[in-house]
Order: sequence, then structure tokens, then C-alpha cells
Amino acid sequence: MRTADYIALEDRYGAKNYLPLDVVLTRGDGVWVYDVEGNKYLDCLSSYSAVNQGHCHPRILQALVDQAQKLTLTSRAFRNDRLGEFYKVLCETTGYEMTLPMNTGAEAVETAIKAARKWGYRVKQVEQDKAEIIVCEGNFHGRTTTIVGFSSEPQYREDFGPFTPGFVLIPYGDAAALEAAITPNTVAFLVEPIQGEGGVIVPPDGYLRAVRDICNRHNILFMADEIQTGLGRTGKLFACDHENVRPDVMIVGKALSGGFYPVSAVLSSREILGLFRPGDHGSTFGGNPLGAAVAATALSVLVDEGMIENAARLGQYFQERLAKIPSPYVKEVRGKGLLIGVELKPEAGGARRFCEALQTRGILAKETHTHIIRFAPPLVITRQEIDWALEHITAVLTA
Ligand code: IF1
Repeated sequence: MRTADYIALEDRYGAKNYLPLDVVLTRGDGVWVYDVEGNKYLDCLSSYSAVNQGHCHPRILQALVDQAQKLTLTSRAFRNDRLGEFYKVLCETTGYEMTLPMNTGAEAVETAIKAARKWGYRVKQVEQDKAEIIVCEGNFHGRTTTIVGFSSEPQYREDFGPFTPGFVLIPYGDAAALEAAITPNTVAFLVEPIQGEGGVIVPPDGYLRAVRDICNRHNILFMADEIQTGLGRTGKLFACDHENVRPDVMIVGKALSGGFYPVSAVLSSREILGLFRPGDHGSTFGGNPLGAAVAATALSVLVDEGMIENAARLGQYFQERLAKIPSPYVKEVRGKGLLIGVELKPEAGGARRFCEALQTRGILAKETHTHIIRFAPPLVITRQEIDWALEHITAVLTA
């Protein structure tokens, strides 16, 4: 079958909840992906930062294959011989006392919301059913009806109400707005250290430090959603590490499994996650041995192979070179590490057509919020590959 045939099948049977580029991928290897026509592309989206380790990383693949031949799922009604080791690697790598494993990012965010509310009622003594969680304009935390209920993006909410109460929206990057929104019922502040979907919005220097101090002073939980910014993407293990800030609750997903299998987790203290009693929360696949084996290896690979340092070094290089392109269309280049957004001027007519032009040159990038091209290649990218990409990006942005 050819590209058109695959697209026809998707069109025939699939819900149209995405508008993908018309490229049908069939193989991935490191930073490169290949379509059914044999064309080769540099993946500059990394599946929204889920393949930080590069496509089909051999060591993670081997962990998947080995475990899949032994035991894939036990449910949590019984124990398995991979979960404890995964917990240990995850907690030792991140420096948190305790973790609760889930599958998708949204499930981990929902778990963090439940943990914050439970802590609010049990520890902070907030009145039952009055707990408030503060979130930011431009947030993206997943697609469940509770989560989209506190989105500021009309399309994510349209026709999906009624929504879950108890969420307060404030401007992103404004610490004073956070302090002003706190009430005696506030239990937590949930925030992305850099807003990915919001358009790679980097908050002012010192914002995360200010948030940490405000949460300390008002006894509310600082919850960081690092599902996209975490695990090396911004050149540190976590984006919060750039300001030496430690959230009370850290939410991870995506690259936690290197793109092989849905694995997410909430990381926190015994004081918070220790509040869950048997039967309070769970999921069929959460903590399964296959995901645990894959994620333990994906974490080790990330650290052992210097991917985090590579993201810092080459992210800075990539961003500096992008900023120097003499393009009449570019308004701003921003980001941290290998999470980079190129915002185009409104008169450029939107980023989609630039992404389509990049596709013809062998680069797959995705626009966000109409005018921004996101460049987020796997963290295993080399300087030579970035130089190759810059030639084509320059040609497209100066055409
Ligand atoms: C889609 C966006 C990115 C996330 C953060 C939680 C989740 C995500 C910071 C939920 C997921 C994905 C979802 C996917 C596209 C992609 C995305 F464009 F939607 F917003 F990356 F920016 N927190 N982001 O980025 O994790 O449940 O998906 O595992 O929904 O279209 P999930």
C-alpha cells in the first residue's frame, strides 16, 4: 500500500480528532523516522517528548522483549518482581521518597489532583468538598473532562461540560497572581514549568522560586506537571532544576518509558502519598511488570548515556543558531534545552505551511497555537544532525 491508501483507511474508519501531516511512518531509529515511500525524516517533535531517548532505543527494546516473554500483567491484586525495582530506580533518580504508578499523563495528573485534595482534607483540614486547586491560563494537563474543565482553550472544553468544580485560573508566570488567588480552601498549585502546548512559554526567571516560597508560606502543595518538560528535555533532569526548586508533587510520563509503553507516575513524600489506603485509587495496568521493566531501563538509559547533558549543550547551540537566521517571518525564538519554539509574525500566515515545507525537506515539526513551530528532537541528536537541519530550516524561513 502507498501513503494515500493508508490515509484512506484512516479516513474511512477513524474519528477525525487530529489533522496530522500526510506522512505515513513505518520505522523509527534514533532521531530518524521513515515513511512508507522510503523517505527519511528528522523527528523534531519526539512524539511530544515521549521519545527523548530516540526511536526504538535498543536497550529499552531489549527490556521490553525480555519482559514480554515472561510476564506482562498481574493486576495489583498480586505483586510482581519488576515493580519494586522500578520504584527504587525512579525514586533514587529523582530524589523523591514515594511514587504511585499510572499509565497516561492525564491519569497521573488526575492522581495528583486526588492526592492534593486528600491531603487538604486530612492534613490541612480544609472543609470537605471545598478544596481549591489553582491552575494557569494556557495550561495543558491532559484530556479528561476534569482536566479540560480547567483549560483556558475553548476548543478543549466545547460540548464537554458540565465540569468538575474546585479549580481557579490565574495568569501564567505571575507569582503575585498566585498569592492573590489563595484562599483558606486552597490545597495546591498545579503548573507546567514551561507551557509546551501553550506555545513553549518560558516564565520569567525566578518564577518557580517565587512559587515555591509562596506555597511554603501559605501551606499549599506545589505540583509540577513535567510530563513534557521533564526527563532531560530542557537540559536538566527536571525543568524545575534550573531554579533549584523542588515541587511537593512531581508528575512524570511520556519519556518515562522512552515511547515504548504508556507509563506515568506521581512522585512525592510519604506525608502526601502515604495518605492513600488500599482501595482508594488504582488502575488495571498501573504498575504492571512490562511497563515497570521498560521504564526502569528508559530512565537508566537517559542518565547513563548523557542525554540530559547533550540536551543542555546542543539545545543552547540549536537555539542560538535558530535565533541568528535572518528570517523576515520570525518574531521570537524561545525555550530551554531541546524544547524550542519559533514564534512567527502574524503576517507569516501561520506555521502550518512552514511545517509542510520542512516536511518536503525531510524534517517533521509541528505547529502549535497557529504561529509557533516547536523543535523538540530526541535528546540523542548530534551537532552534525542539527547543522543539517539548520540548513533546511534556514532555507524555509528565508524563502
Ligand atoms: C493530545 C498537546 C503536548 C502534556 C502535559 C499532561 C499531558 C500532556 C504537559 C497528558 C500530553 C500530549 C497529548 C496529545 C498531544 C500532546 C500535547 F498538544 F496536547 F498539548 F505535548 F503539548 N501534561 N500532551 O503535554 O498526557 O494523557 O496524553 O499521556 O492530547 O493531543 P497524556
